[in-house]
Amino acid sequence: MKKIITYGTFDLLHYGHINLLRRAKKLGDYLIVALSTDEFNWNSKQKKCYFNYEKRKMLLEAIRYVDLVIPEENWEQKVNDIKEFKIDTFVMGNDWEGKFDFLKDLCEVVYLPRTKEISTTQIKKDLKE
Ligand code: C2G
Repeated sequence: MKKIITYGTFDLLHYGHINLLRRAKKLGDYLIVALSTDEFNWNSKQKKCYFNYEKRKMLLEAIRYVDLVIPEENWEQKVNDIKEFKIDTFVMGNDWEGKFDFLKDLCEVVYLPRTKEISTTQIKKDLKE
């Protein structure tokens, strides 16, 4: 069973996220999403989420491509996650291109093209106007 992992905040879930998750799942058989906790978002990513962790987790768990959601609590946990869950492929959108190449010693690293013209930031901006 080929196991895939990806990381993110996934706030205000939108079709760009779904495009990423669908393509990530297609690379294997089992997709784990490490979901940024509210604390990690606020302290390390300066992101204030509209939906809290429990709600973002519930939304992700409803997606057919997602097999397991685990918490992402810090930047350093990726190496342990890959070992603990015996991950074959690490996937991120290409806005992270190159940033996680150090994981190549442990597993395949794949950066997928982002879906253009949609982002949580853009949604918030548009709704403000
Ligand atoms: N994404 C995408 N297309 C978009 C928006 C997002 O492909 N239009 C992808 C991102 O590239 C990322 C995933 O969807 O792979 C989740 O996006 P975010 O929730 O913005 O994740 P981010 O804040 O980049 O967190 O340790 C890694 C971080 O947790 C990644």
